[in-house]
Amino acid sequence: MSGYFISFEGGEGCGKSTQIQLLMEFLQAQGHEVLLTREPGGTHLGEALRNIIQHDSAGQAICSEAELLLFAASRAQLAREIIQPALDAGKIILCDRYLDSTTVYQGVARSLDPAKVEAINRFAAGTVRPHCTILLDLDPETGMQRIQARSEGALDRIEREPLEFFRAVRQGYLDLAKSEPERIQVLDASLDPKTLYQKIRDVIEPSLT
Ligand code: Z5A
Repeated sequence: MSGYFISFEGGEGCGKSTQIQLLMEFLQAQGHEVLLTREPGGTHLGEALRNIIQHDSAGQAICSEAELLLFAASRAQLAREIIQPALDAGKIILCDRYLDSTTVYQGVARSLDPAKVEAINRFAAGTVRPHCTILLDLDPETGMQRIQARSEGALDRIEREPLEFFRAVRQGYLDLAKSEPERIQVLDASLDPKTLYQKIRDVIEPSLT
């Protein structure tokens, strides 16, 4: 039996980590084998890259092209070392961000050539693609307020981008969801966590029975 791959996407502070944790506990209680992972990260290489991407060492800027390739390198390793074997073992994979983050953050908000971003995405992920994607849609002002409250104002390199950047991210995600309505399910992330969790279950459970 092959597994089932669910990715979670959305702007800053939309509640992915909170919902993934709730869903993992539910699925495990149902007897499923669940693998929880994230991007960038999830492997030794990916976690090292995450540190480079998020915390610009000595204040050095990372150009958009290099940033794109760092995310792609993290994904290439994660797809082959972790996700494909878990799929082969019949597990449910819950991944905090995946391909769509690159399409939207680098291809839309950073204004890199979408065709090149798509080609690099294809090269990095190969055939390892999510069966279902939950997009948690939230206005960027609310998302940033949540992040600032959580981190007491300490923001990482990408979180320090202006609100315009995150508005472009949100619109990019909504446009992407329109182009792939069967895979990408858009949910209102301003709902309280319990209500949102129930809506995520409503989307996912039919595919797992
Ligand atoms: N990035 C990219 O550019 N290209 C790529 O290809 C990839 C990523 C893969 C990864 O950051 C960064 O890399 C990210 C995109 C970029 N950009 N930034 N900045 P990350 O992994 O560190 O962060 P994140 O993915 O943006 O997640 P997050 O900021 O940690 O937020 P979250 O996981 O979506 O939310 P949360 O931790 O569950 O909740 C945030 C806070 O809100 C917390 O205090 C909760 O208690 C609260 N919360 C959660 N849900 C609710 C609801 N429903 N109501 C009210 N409050 C809530």
